[in-house]
This record gives sequence, structure tokens and C-alpha cells, in this order.
Amino acid sequence: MFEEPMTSEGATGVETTPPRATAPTRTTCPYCGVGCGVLATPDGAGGAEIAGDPNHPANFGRLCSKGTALGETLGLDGRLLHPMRRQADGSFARVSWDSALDEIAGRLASIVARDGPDAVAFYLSGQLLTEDYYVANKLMKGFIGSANVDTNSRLCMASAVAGHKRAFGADVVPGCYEDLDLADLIVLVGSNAAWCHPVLYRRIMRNRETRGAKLVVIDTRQTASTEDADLFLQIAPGGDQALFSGLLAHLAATGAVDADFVAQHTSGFDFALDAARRLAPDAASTARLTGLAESDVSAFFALFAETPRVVTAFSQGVNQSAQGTDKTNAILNCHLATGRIGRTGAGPFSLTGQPNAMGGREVGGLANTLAAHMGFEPESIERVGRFWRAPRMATQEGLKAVQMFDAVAKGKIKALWIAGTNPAASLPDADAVREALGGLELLIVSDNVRLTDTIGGGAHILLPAQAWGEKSGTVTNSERRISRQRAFLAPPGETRPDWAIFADVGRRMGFDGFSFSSAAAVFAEHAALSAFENAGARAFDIGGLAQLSESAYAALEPTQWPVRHGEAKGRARLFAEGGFCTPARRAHFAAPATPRLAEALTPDFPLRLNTGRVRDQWHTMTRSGASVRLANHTLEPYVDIHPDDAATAHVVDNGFARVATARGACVLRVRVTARQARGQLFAPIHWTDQTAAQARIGALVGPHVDPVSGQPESKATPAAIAPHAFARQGFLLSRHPLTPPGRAWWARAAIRKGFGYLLASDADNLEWIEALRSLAPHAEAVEFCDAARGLYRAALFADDRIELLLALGPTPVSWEPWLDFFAAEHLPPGPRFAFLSQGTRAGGGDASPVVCACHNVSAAKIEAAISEGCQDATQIGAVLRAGTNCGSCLPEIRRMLAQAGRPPS
Ligand SMILES: Nc1nc2c(c(=O)[nH]1)N[C@H]1C(S)=C(S)[C@@H](COP(=O)(O)OP(=O)(O)OC[C@H]3O[C@@H](n4cnc5c(=O)[nH]c(N)nc54)[C@H](O)[C@@H]3O)O[C@H]1N2
Ligand SMILES: Nc1nc2c(c(=O)[nH]1)N[C@H]1C(S)=C(S)[C@@H](COP(=O)(O)OP(=O)(O)OC[C@H]3O[C@@H](n4cnc5c(=O)[nH]c(N)nc54)[C@H](O)[C@@H]3O)O[C@H]1N2
Ligand code: SF4
Ligand SMILES: [Mo]
Repeated sequence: MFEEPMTSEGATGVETTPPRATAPTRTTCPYCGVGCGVLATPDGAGGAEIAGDPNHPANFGRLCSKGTALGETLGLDGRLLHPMRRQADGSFARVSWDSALDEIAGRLASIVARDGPDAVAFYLSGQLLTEDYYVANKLMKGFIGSANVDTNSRLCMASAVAGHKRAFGADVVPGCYEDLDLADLIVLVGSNAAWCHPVLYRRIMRNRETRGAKLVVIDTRQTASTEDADLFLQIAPGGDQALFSGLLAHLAATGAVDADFVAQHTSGFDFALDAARRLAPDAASTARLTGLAESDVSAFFALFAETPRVVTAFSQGVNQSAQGTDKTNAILNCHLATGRIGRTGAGPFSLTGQPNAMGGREVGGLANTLAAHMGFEPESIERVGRFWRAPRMATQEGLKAVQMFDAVAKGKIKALWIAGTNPAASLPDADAVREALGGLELLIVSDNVRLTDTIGGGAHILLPAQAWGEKSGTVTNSERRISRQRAFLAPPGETRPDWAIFADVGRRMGFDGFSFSSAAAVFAEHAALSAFENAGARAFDIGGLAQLSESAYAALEPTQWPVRHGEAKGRARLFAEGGFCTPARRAHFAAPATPRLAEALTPDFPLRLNTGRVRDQWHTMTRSGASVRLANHTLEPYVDIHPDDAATAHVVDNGFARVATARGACVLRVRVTARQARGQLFAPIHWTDQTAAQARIGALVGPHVDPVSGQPESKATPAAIAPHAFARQGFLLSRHPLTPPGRAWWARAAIRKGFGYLLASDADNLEWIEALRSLAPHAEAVEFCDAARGLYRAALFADDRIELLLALGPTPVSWEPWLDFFAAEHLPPGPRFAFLSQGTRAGGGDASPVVCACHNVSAAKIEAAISEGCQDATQIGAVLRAGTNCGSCLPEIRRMLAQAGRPPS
């Protein structure tokens, strides 16, 4: 669909692909569930040129800003490169793989022997590859004997999974991306696709531009995705179920129901319609329940009813709610009722978050599924047990994420292995989660980076996993398309693939069935299990890929499932002719319950806190945070608030506010904007204790879950906001990551050659310079102070480059003009304070930089002393005391002397 040259960066950050020289590796983007094909050409120095793969059917060459910047995230700074073990004093020491894995195998086995298999658990991630997930799941569910395997997909896709299973009998997305090109109406529900699935959003925009498709966006706030909408429905939090119930009633009332499809392929229609009618019989009642204008509701109903080719694409505004499963089913019901499913340009479309949330669902990474889309029915347990030759099959569902961490807190789970996720930041009630981690007997963390909030929460053993570009395997995107991630870099240090780490522990625990020789071998077994005694009963069947040779796996083209034994090609769409995965092959209409949010507002917490994403960061920033380009989009954590609420709470635009809930509090920059609805706050999820002070938004979210899916309500926690003042604001630029001193509020961003810290603080100049010196004790310090205007600047030099640069003032100070000085490896000769005072004399102040901070001696005084005859630093010290205490300003004084023509002493 993308024959025309691609646009330059716009609101969605979709960029043009630059041409390349040498033969690249075809791989898949590690960020969102769009699953774009990427061409990576290593530069031989650990980096790579990145371009979109014109032949990948997800993106046809396009990449968004995050994908385009992948080359900037490949550096080894902060990487975990060796297994490490926590010592008695809390520090970590390097250990060998053998000793780390022997210890893990031994301790897991003894905990299982002592407390039973349910005393151990794995918490995995939609950022693992299918092969990683398969081996971990097999180890826990077949050999350790517990189903305590859950994943961050519980926080992400669980409600969509549960809704799909209730309606279709299996977790199946019926449509494909091409439907977004060919629909006449696209409804985005609880999705900011312009920022979170940018390449799909471009496809939607192109359809709108070239075919005149209409776009309806249903969100609680205005976003980049609502800007282009033909109709924007700013719905009340949690109102979606009522809206789609009202729509079902409307479809029935106006003859839009496909009676044949309903009769032949579904069950439960009348019951669900009754429930929908009781909830929202017409547009007027729907408007009341959703906070929308009746005219807008009617317009949406009419548009949906009259447009056969409609795709309803939904994401976290639907999934992450206390009734996420009911919301999902309310949407699916409207598509089932009209038979608009699995047809060209028509269907419900769950937008997957992570690159391999789908693959994780396929292998059984969720605690309530067993493997290969089978559940815990006795015949499935028996079948999978036979296939795996498993000695100790789990016989019942395990604990879902929030319950799992509750069991950790209660001491029921003694050993936890976390791989590819950062629950101390991303789970609700994250402070409690972090505390619970500290109480574990054994906490193993497999990650790419050396320090995260989870690792800091009390890990005992750290296992270095291969990262994107190094690892190799498969991922499945939102349209069921399996694509290869291929390695194009040598694995650094002692990093290993996650699947190999889990398999090694399985072998060391004495289990058969973990002697995989390659990712291809793991994939082949997974594919064979999907087809094992399947005979069409399970939609997830990739038996057609079970016989792939190593070289065929290496060359595997993006393929949609199902792809059954003997089939070369997968299927783009499912269910247009029925054939659902329930015993009677009929889809089921689930009746929605009355809309309800988990927690009511109170006088203490009168606002709803919504949380979500910004365009150019990925989750806890461990990768996207390394890119300077990406950092520039949003430098610091913030809270959006409506002007009326801001006035009531006395918070001001660009000031700071403390946002609190019953669980925790954050201090965030305030953005007053009418794009936010009254009564609601929005804050991004990306900042952790590694990248900011007091901005871990997960700590504020209540741990309330959807009763069916177990997915937490992350978008509607009751909250309060109050102004928070700091005497001064500014920034600190540093060559190395650090924790800013001075009891400061801070947020870190990548800059060229270092790290930029936005600051706000009450500490005075003296406290600051002392703290800076303690960070770089051997550096030469230069200060500049304009007391009248409250400006303070300080720089610490090592040789002739800047190590640390601080600027503070009564209002925010931009670091922009300083970045070139900072990045320079060799500053030009001449007095070093000169650039510190840049731009500060405009107001006519008599400011002169402080050269000697200890005795508060300014450059002007030193210049005067020189012109009055001082010949060397000793004489200046005698006259002004400058340079007589710590001495760090002596080089600066000597430079001033030299510049005045005094010979070096
Ligand atoms: N840039 C970027 N892209 C990403 C990610 C990232 O970290 N950064 N992460 C990826 C992942 S894992 C995921 S899961 C996806 C998430 O992708 P999205 O779901 O699109 O992103 P969110 O910002 O979490 O939430 C979507 C919208 O739901 C709205 N919303 C909140 N409550 C309600 C409600 O009750 N009803 C409705 N209708 N809307 C509501 C929010 O205001 C928000 O605009 O993004 C993926 N893509
Ligand atoms: N309040 C609130 N909370 C939310 C959400 C929200 O909208 N609001 N969204 C939820 C959603 S949808 C999601 S998906 C989660 C995401 O939350 P997390 O999964 O906790 O966030 P990430 O930063 O993606 O964490 C991935 C970790 O795995 C590491 N990693 C990356 N690749 C690999 C690999 O191949 N192997 C190993 N071993 N490690 C690897 C990274 O360095 C990083 O530390 O957050 C959830 N939490
Ligand atoms: S749209 Fe998603 S998969 Fe595609 S380049 Fe952007 S982040 Fe990567
Ligand atoms: Mo997600």
C-alpha cells in the first residue's frame, strides 16, 4: 500500500527510510506489536545503520521514530555483561555461568522439595522471543510442576485474551493489517495509535486520504490520534461498555444485524442483546452513561450501522480496566452481530502492545493457559504431558501477575525468576511490589541492563541476556504474523539467549527435554506441539512450520498463523464463515455487566489518574532512553491537567505538583491543557528511579483487577494534586550517570557525550558546589553567580573538557546553548568562566563569574589584581585568598595570568 515516498517526521514520528550501501540483516523491530521489518547493517563498531524493510508486510519500509533510532540504542553503556551474584554487603560480584546456574538449579530444587512447586514462580515478558517463552513455560509447567508462570502481558493484553476466548473459544485476532487499508470506517477505542502503533496509524491515515475512510476515536482525553479524527468521542473513564452496548441495541433496532450469521454461527445473542438494552437502550441513555453528547453518540451509531467495512481497533483504554473483558466483549458483540468479522476491511482488532505479546500467548506464557492455546482441561494436561514426556505436569492454573506478587509479599512464593520485565516499576502498587521483592529467599533477574528498579529491589542473581540485534528467534505481531528477529551483532561479554539460560537450568535440575541445540530446534518443537492431536480443534496451529530445517528457519519469511501441516502459506483472516473454536463451533455473545470503575472518588482523592505512553519512549526507557533524538521529544515526567482543575488546585503551567493516591506519590512537571478532560489527570509511565526522582507512576496505581482477566485498572486511580514549589530550577550535565545531589528533583535525558539532568531544588549555592566537588573531587571548579538575578552556574573541568556543568535560576534554564561546549573534547583556550556567563549580562547586571568558590572571589577581582601587578597565583592568593583553600581554581587563575601576558610560574 505504500508506493509513494514516505513522509518526513510528523506527529506520529513516521520517517523516511534512508538508502543503504551494504547487504543488511532482515530482522524485526523490538518495540511495539506492529512488528515492523527492519534492515540492519552493522557498522563494524558495535552499531548499525537501521532502515525499514520494504518487503515486510507490516510496514513496507516505514519505521516510526523509535524504530528509526534503534541504531542509537545499541551501545554497551549500562549493559549487564556477566552473571553476577549479590554479596553479603549488598554489592554484586561477577560469578561464572556455571556457578550461577548450578546455584539456581540447586536452590530451586531444594525450595520445591521443601515447600512444593508453587513456592517458585517465573515472571516473563512480551519482549522475550517465542523460543525463550517456550522453554521457560515448559520448564515450569511440565517439569517443576507449577503453573506459576505469568507475564507482563497480564498488564497489557489479558483482557483482550479473555474476551477473545469468551467470544471465539480461542485467543484469535480475526483480521489483518490490510483491513486497516481497506476499511471504510476505523474506530480506535482506548488507543493512541498515532504514538503507540505509529506505522499502523500511518496506514489508517493513508486510507483516509486516498479512499476517504472515516476515523472515529474514543478516548478520555485528546491525543495525537484524536487530531485527525472525523469524530472524537471524549468518553468518561470506563464508559466503553455502555457505548458498545448502546451500539448493539441500536444495530438491533435499525435492522443492521446479520441475522443469518447470528443464527448459523453464534450463540447467546438474545441474552446479550437484552443485557445491552437494559444497560443502554438508546442514544440518550448511552450519552448519560458515557458523558458524551447525544448527537455524537447518534452520529457514531449511524456511521457504524451503515458502514459494512468497519474495523474496531482497541488497546489499553479497553484492556486496562476493571471490566476490560466486558469492554472487549461489548466490542466483539457488535462485530459478531453484524457478521463483520474476518471479512476484507472488517473486524474487531486488538492492537498488541509488545513485540511478542502474541508469541507469549501462543506458547502459554499466561498462568491460566497451559501451552499452545491449550488450557488446564484434563485431556490437554494429559496430551501436553505426553508430548513433553513431562514428569510433573501442573494441573491447575497458576497465579496471575498481581496475585503472584501478592503471594510473594505474603511469603508463599519463595523464589522468583524475572526475565525481560521490570515489575518494580510497571506493576500497580509498585512500591509494595518492590518491597515484596526484598523479602524473597531467591530473586533471579535476567535482563540486558545492570540496574533497574527491580534489580535494585533485592535481586540475588543477575543473568545477562542477549539483547535485540544479538539474539535470534521469532516474534508474532498483532496480525498473527510470525517474523524472525535475526542477530546482526556479536553477543557482548558473556550474554546468552534467554531460551538457552532456561534450558541450561532445566538440564542442571536433571530434566530431559532441554537439550535444544538452537533456537530453530526450540521453534520446531513448539510448532509440532501446536499441531499435536489438533485436527482443527485449535486455531493456533503452525504445524506447517514444524519441519523447518535450520536453513529454512534462518530464511523464514513473515508468516501468518494458522499454517497447518502441508500448507505453505498462513491465513490472513478467520471466522468469516464461522468455524469458531468452541465445541459447537459457534461464537458466543457475552453479556456485559454494568460499567463500574474499581475505586470511587473521595474528597481526598477527587480526580482520576490516567497513565500511558509518550511517542518516543518505550516503557522503562532501558533502551529508548539511550537515544538523544528520542529524549528530545519529552525531556521530563509530567502531569496533564485541565485549566479548571489547575485553578482549583492552585497548580500552574510549567510549575511542579505533587500527585498522590492512596498508594503513593510523585512530583511532576505540570502541563495545563484543555486537551485533558475536567476531573482527570494524565501522567506517562516511563520514568523510574533510574531516570528520575519521585516519578515512578506505577507506585500510584491501585492494584484492582478485572475479575475475568486479572488485568489491572491502570487508567483510573483516584488521585489528588497539589502545588509543589522549588526555590530554583535548572540542569546538570554530566559525562557519567549519577544521582544528582542537593536533595534535588531531577529527571535524566540522553545528551551528546553524556547525561542531562533537569533539576529543581531548594539547596543553596554552597551546598551545590560542595556536592559537585564530591562527585568529581579532582576536577577544576569554576563558578558564576549573579545574586541579584538568582543565577548560579558552575562547571567542573578535567583536562580541557567539561565533566559537570550546573545551571540554576528562579525559572527553568534551557541546556540547549551549552550542549556544544559540553560535548567538545577540547575546549578552546582562554578563561573558562567566559562561557559560563554567556547570555546572562543582557539585563545589565554587574555579574562576574566566581573563580574561587571557597573564598567567593570573582573573575573581575582577579583581573583587577593582575592589572594592579600580581605576577603569579601565589601573589593573587596572598592578596585575595583565591586558590588558597581547595586549589581547584588554580588552573583557572593561571590561565588568566597567562592571558594577561604573565609568564607561567
Ligand atoms: N511510544 C510507545 N509506543 C508503545 C509503547 C511505549 O511504551 N511507547 N508500548 C507498547 C505497549 S506494550 C502497549 S500495551 C501499547 C499501548 O498503546 P495504547 O493503548 O494506545 O497506549 P496508552 O497510552 O497506554 O493508552 C491508550 C489510550 O487509552 C486512553 N484511555 C484511558 N482510559 C480510557 C477509557 O476508559 N476508555 C477509552 N476509550 N480510552 C481510555 C488513554 O487516554 C490513552 O490515550 O503501546 C505500545 N507502543
Ligand atoms: N500505570 C501503568 N502501568 C503499566 C502500563 C500502563 O499503561 N500504566 N502498561 C503496562 C503494559 S501494557 C506493559 S507491556 C508493561 C511494560 O512494563 P515492563 O515490561 O516492566 O517494562 P520494560 O521497560 O519494557 O521492561 C523490560 C525489561 O526487560 C529488559 N529486556 C529487554 N529485552 C530483553 C530480553 O530479550 N531478555 C531479557 N532477559 N531482558 C530484556 C529491559 O532491559 C527491561 O529492563 O507496563 C505495564 N504497566
Ligand atoms: S511502529 Fe512499532 S514496530 Fe514499527 S518501527 Fe515503530 S515501534 Fe517499531
Ligand atoms: Mo503493553
